[in-house]
Amino acid sequence: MANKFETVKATKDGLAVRAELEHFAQIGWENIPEEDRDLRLKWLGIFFRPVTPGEFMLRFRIPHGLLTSQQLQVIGDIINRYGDRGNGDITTRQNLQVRGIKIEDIPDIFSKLESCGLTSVQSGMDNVRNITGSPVAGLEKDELIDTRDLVQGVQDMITNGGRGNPEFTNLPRKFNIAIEGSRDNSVHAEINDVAFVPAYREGILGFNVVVGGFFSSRRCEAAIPLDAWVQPDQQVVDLCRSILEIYRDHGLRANRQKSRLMWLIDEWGVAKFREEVAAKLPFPLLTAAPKDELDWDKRDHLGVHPQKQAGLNYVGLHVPVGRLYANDFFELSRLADTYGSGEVRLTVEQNLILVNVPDEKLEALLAEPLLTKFRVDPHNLQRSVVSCTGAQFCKFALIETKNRALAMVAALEKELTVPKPVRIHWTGCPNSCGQPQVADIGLMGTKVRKDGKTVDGADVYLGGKVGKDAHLGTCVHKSIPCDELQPLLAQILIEQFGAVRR
Ligand code: SRM
Ligand code: SF4
Repeated sequence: MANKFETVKATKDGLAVRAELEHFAQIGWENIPEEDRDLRLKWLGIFFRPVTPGEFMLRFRIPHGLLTSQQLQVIGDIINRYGDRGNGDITTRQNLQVRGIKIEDIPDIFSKLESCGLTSVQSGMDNVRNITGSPVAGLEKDELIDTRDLVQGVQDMITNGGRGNPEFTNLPRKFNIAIEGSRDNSVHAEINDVAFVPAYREGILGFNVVVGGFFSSRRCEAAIPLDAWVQPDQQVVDLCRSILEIYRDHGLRANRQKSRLMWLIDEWGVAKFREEVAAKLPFPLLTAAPKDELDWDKRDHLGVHPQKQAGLNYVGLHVPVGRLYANDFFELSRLADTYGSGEVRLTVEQNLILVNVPDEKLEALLAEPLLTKFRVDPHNLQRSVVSCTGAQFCKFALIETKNRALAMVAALEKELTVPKPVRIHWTGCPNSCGQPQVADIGLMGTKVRKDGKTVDGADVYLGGKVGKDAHLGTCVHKSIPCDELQPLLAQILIEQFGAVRR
């Protein structure tokens, strides 16, 4: 028997609600049919939030995390109308979500987004999520492949140039794609359903392909090699199309806990999966190159870095747990125009980068008041903290995360001197949006019994390695009450990360 979500999709395509937006705006959120409101609107990136009913979340697609100052201004304007209720988050997929959104404003918001080249189409539910790439593409002399056009090409194929594409609106489940062009695996290739990583085959630079990586509450897997190599051109787009078609037509749909791509690969075996994918391609699929070129540790891109363009720099700003307010968007837009080329990049660490800043403008940029909030040189724990949305807005959350994450690093920094950055990732439930499995220290929210009461707690993950030779961390301490976490984390930081007590 088909599960509820399959029935919803079969009854009416998610994108169909676009034609009803004006109507929804008129009747108000309480009167929108439940399936449309809670599910189908997510095909347009509009998320009903049971935690803040009537105040929707809007999830954009920001391919490669590339934004313009004009887009920042428009996003700032959108949330500014909601006063204190409006805010935005940089996500762990190099993307942006904004909150406080009223359904009656959606038609106007969508026309403003369109006018500045932004879309939120197909960003939720059973669609392909934001496609990630190196946040410093095109800026570094050691870069292997500038992936910006490829990422945009794949997004355009999937979304029909942002207009929406019913070919890919009924996948068995969500789907993640990453295209890495640098040496440091900035995208976490291993946790995507499909990822392209740079590799030389017989002296020609292209991509090896890995498939099936994913996290879910039931199972977490690193991606495995497809034994395939493609050229850094239309072949990437064609391969994504072929894999998506295979997934759409053959992916498992009965049980949503067993629907991600890896479950199909398990059932078929990777050899058959490869064969089926190759059969759909307009070119012969070559076997993988013997090794990939991911040979650097991952960087966080914070601070000032010279670009390959002489006299220009990129400047990475730390945005605590990715949270931005309207004024931040306006200020960032102004800084990008005043000091750079009007372009801003987002990172999967929920931070941002101003680019093309000339040497002679650096001093004035670094003296800007916004940089006391979004620092270029935060302390070693603060600089690497990542957090999912958590209980403030997410109904799945078992604990509050973002504020707790900031409070915890502040407390630990008071107690300890930490000699190097330690990546601490918080996630509010086993869905793992905050990716605790890739962290040095990962914290996954749970509920714990303590003194006869149910209290907030966390499972502690250790051993995640990112960059070259990436591998997933594992749970080593289960069900620690949150009020007992600080001493445990201090002990881990001292024993495993060289921290010393102040
Ligand atoms: Fe996620 C569902 C937030 C990255 C695995 N995720 C959700 C929902 C939509 C649940 C909901 O409706 O409330 C969350 C929205 C809360 C809110 O109001 O913000 C949510 N996920 C996020 C974000 C915003 C976390 C963040 O603070 O950065 C990230 C948005 C990315 C984006 O821009 O599209 C986000 N989610 C991830 C990642 C990380 C990644 O992609 O690298 C994962 C694990 C990787 C993966 O998917 O394989 C992830 N999210 C999930 C899952 C588990 C998927 C599964 O196969 O079971 C769910 C639940 C689901 O889909 O049923 C989920
Ligand atoms: Fe919500 Fe859980 Fe994802 Fe955090 S990990 S955003 S709590 S679904």
